[in-house]
Amino acid sequence: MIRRNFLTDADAAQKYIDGVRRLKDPAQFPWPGQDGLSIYDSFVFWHHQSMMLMTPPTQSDRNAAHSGPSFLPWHRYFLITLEGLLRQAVDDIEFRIPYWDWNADAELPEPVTSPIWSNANLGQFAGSDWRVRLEMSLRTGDLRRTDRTLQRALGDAGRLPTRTGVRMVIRDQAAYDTSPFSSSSPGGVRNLLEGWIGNERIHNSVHVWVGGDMSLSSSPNDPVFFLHHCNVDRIWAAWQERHPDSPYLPDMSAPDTLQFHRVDDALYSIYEDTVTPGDMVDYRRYYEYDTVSDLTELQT
Ligand SMILES: [Cu+2]
Repeated sequence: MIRRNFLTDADAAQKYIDGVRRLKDPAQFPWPGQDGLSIYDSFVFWHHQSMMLMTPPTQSDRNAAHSGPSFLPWHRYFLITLEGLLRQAVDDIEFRIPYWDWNADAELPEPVTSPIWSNANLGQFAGSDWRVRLEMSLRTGDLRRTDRTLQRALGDAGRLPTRTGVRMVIRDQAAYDTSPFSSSSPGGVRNLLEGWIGNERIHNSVHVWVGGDMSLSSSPNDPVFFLHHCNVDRIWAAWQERHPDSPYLPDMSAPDTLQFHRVDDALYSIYEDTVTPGDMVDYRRYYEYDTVSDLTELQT
């Protein structure tokens, strides 16, 4: 039950590709009640809806899954949910989502030449047989039906974070999050890793670097979304290993304005489930990473 590196584990990579193609097929995995849409498309909707739910509604920064403490546990849960469906799709109870180690690609002279973008790997999803069916309208911000190919603009903007930068965040941030628990939080691993502050803008800059559909609230349309977030989750796991006594924050003494983000609040879901940030802390009940030592090694 190990999550492995997409580029060094051909079996995990191929199963991921096969699995998302099956989940994307409305004939094999229909989204009940949604004509012509698949279970995969429901993850696009779920992610978009989380970004539309401002928490609280009196501001426009923190939403139910971003710019706040639940960013990490919400996406951990989002991946665990897809992972369970992928296991069904590829009929392998041991399958776990692989991660994209973009720190390695950042060291290439031309990161766009990384084999992850070859047609045998993720390049194939920019072809005509992978259809984007739900997209965020740039004019209204709403989600709407469409039928088009996936868009990317690799390397046009942003940059891939360096391993040194990620290691420094893991080493230096002893707190999970800090007040005001938003994109304005001056420190804490969550805001550094999400990328609203700091030199590397870690998670955000990868979305920008891939570009196209990855820049929208409908970003799970690109299968690289889950490989990217798997690596973000691996960094959180490395931080947890490095700071075992640092708790998830905030706890339930925080005000109602932090609903969806406190440790025992239900994470936002389009399904009838009640998983909390606290439930997501011990990820080893679901999977382990093959390694985090590339992220926790001391600086020389
Ligand atoms: Cu997200």
